[in-house]
Amino acid sequence: MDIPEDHPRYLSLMARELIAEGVEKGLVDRTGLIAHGRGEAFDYIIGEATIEQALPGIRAGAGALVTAEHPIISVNGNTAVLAGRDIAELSSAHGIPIEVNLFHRTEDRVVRLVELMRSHGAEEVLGVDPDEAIPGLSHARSLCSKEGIYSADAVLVPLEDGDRALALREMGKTVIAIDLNPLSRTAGTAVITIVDNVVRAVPAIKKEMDMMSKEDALKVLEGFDNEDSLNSIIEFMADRLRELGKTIV
Ligand code: PTJ
Repeated sequence: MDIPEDHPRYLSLMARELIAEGVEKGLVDRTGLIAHGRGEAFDYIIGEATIEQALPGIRAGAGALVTAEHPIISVNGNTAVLAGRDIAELSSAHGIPIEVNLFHRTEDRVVRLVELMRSHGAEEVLGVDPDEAIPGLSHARSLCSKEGIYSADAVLVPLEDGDRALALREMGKTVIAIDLNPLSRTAGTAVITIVDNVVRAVPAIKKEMDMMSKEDALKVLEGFDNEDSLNSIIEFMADRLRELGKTIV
């Protein structure tokens, strides 16, 4: 669809197009449309911009990746079509492998998504031929790669399902979630939750990492509390809704 660049909701409409096109191309699961709509609603509430209250989470996420011995970036359908290029850049700049890991897993979609990430320049992309399973999860959503997610100490998981976030945490991993919904099970389960659109969060994490020493990272992590961070974001949302409500005539 041709969306005029001067449309006030250009970026949002383009993202919708990417997700819809992703379904047609066999990259995004059809339920990804619903997940995207939920994300849009929360993005609307925060003003479709990275809010100040999200910065501690972004810095802590960067810090956790900087200090990890074996970090990994988990990529699903929605993430790959919305932020694939930025994820490939983050991965290459900081030597963090990527694993295509799907909730609604089909081997065909894994292969397509691995190819998409490679086309964006990503060098190490795991996910095909999984040889391990995340304990405690039934069905194919548990499948993962031994040298990737299974053995990683820190996992960046954009748009994750709450159950899997919990299973990863129970494996002792530092789970860094990107989720626009601060009330989701994933947001409450992760060690670090970044409440921002994946499209903005990934470049923001990279920018922080580019400038962060291990020493700085440890300080950032020491001062971070996920519950405090989520509460300040929920407060921001409540205040903004009240303000927006006043403009209704
Ligand atoms: O490709 P697959 O098979 O792995 O499936 C991916 C989806 C996203 C369909 C699957 O993981 C899923 O169903 O996720 P949920 O449980 O709907 O959770 C998605 C969460 O991501 C929700 O809390 C949304 O608010 C949030 N979200 C949606 N779009 C974005 C987002 N968060 C950040 N950036 C977004 N663009």
